[in-house]
Amino acid sequence: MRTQVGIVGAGPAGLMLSHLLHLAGIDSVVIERRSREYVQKRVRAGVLEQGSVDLLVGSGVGERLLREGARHEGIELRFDGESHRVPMTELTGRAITVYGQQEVIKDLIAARLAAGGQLLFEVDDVVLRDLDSEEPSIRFRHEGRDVELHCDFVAGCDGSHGVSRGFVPDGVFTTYEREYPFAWLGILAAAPPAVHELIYANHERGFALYSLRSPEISRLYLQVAADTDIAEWPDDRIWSELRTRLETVPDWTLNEGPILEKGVTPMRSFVVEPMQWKRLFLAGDAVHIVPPTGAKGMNLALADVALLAKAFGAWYDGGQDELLATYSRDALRRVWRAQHFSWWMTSMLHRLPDQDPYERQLQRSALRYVTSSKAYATSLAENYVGLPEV
Ligand code: RFL
Ligand code: PHB
Repeated sequence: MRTQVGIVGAGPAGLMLSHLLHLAGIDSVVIERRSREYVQKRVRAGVLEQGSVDLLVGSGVGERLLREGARHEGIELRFDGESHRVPMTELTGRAITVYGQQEVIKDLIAARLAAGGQLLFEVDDVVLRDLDSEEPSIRFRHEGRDVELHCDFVAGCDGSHGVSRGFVPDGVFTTYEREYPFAWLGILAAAPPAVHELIYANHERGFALYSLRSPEISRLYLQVAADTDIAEWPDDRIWSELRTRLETVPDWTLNEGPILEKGVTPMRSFVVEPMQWKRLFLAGDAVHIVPPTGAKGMNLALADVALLAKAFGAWYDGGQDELLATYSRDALRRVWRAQHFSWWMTSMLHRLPDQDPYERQLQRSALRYVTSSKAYATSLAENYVGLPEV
C-alpha cells in the first residue's frame, strides 16, 4: 500500500489531520488499534475553545456542532460558600462550546468516509520503519494479514499510550513531567443539568466539577486519591460526595439520576520535545498531556494538526519545507501556555494531600483575586477560551 501521509491513531488529532489533508488534496491513511464503535463511544473531553470551533466549522465538519453544541459565555468558581461568575465573553469577546469529544469523533469519521477516506480500524502490531529515509513505512496487521504502508511522512497521533514515539532513537527527546497526587472520578448521568454554565468548586474535601453534555445529560467530576479503585465508589457515595462539595451555596441543589458511565482518570502533566524526528511528526496526547482542569487536551490536539496540515500543504505545494522545520517550535508555544494554565488551575482548585495552612491561604487568595480583579479574571478567561496567537 502507498499513501502520502500515514497516520497512526483515530483520535481528534489523527482524524482531523486526515480531514485537513484531504481538503488540501493530500492523500492519507489512518490506522487505529480500536474498533470504530469503541472510539465513537469513548467519553472524554467536552469543551471546545473558540479556535477549535472555528476550525471544525471552517473545514466543513461543524454543522451538527453548531446545532447541538452549547455555547457558554462564562464559568462559575465556587469556594468558601460563595459563587462567582467569570464572564469570559464580556472579558475576551470569545466563548467556549460544550460538545462531547465522541461527537467530534463521529462527525470526523463520517466526513472522512463520505469523502472516500481510508480508515483502518482494529489494526495490531504497528511498527514504524525507515523514519530517517525519504520513504518511511508503517507495518501492521489488519484483518489477519500483514500490511506494509509506504508513505512520504508518518504522523504519530496515537495518544498517551501510543507506540510511535518509541521508534525514535534514545537521546533525541527531552521529557518534562509532573505527577499529581490525586485523580478525577468522572460520571455521566441521565439527569438534566442543574446549571447553564460549568461550575469549578474548591472544597475542603477536594475539587468538584459540574459539566454537561445535553439538556438531559450531566457530566460531573470529583477529585479522588491517585490510587482510587472505582469499586470503592458505589453510586450513592458519588452523589453524596458531589452534594457535599457542590451544595455549598444557599438554595442550590444538584439534579441526580442514573449513572450511565463512570471512570477514574489520573492527572499528569507531560511534554516531549521536539515534536518531530526526521520523517515522523507527532501531535496531540502522543507528545503532551495536561491535567483536565483547564479543558485543553482536545483543543491542543486540534491546534497541533492545524499547524501540521498547513506545513504538509506547503511541502506538497512546491516543496517548501520551512513550516515543517518550524512545526515543533511553533506548536510548543501553545503547548507550554496550556501546560502553565492547566497546572495553575489545578493548583488553585484542588485539595493537596497534607496541604499546609500557608498553601491553603495562597489558594484562597488566588480565588478571591481572580473573582474580584478584572485583570486577573481576564487572564483566566483568555486562556480558557483559547489564545488565538501564543
Ligand atoms: P487520543 O484521543 O487518545 O487518540 C489516540 C488514538 O490512537 C489510538 N492508538 C493506536 N492506534 C494504532 N496503533 C497503536 N499502537 C495505537 N495506540 C493508540 C488510540 O486507540 C486512540 O484512538 O489522542 P489525541 O487525538 O491526541 O486527542 C487527545 C484528546 O483525546 C485528549 O487530550 C482529551 O480527551 C483530554 N481531555 C480534555 N480535553 C479538552 O480539550 N477538554 C476537556 O474538557 C477535556 N476533558 C480529557 C477531559 C480527557 C479525559 N480523560 C479521560 C483522559 C476529561 C477526561 C476525563
Ligand atoms: C467535561 O465536560 O468533560 C469537562 C469540562 C471541563 C473540564 C474538563 C472536562 O475542565
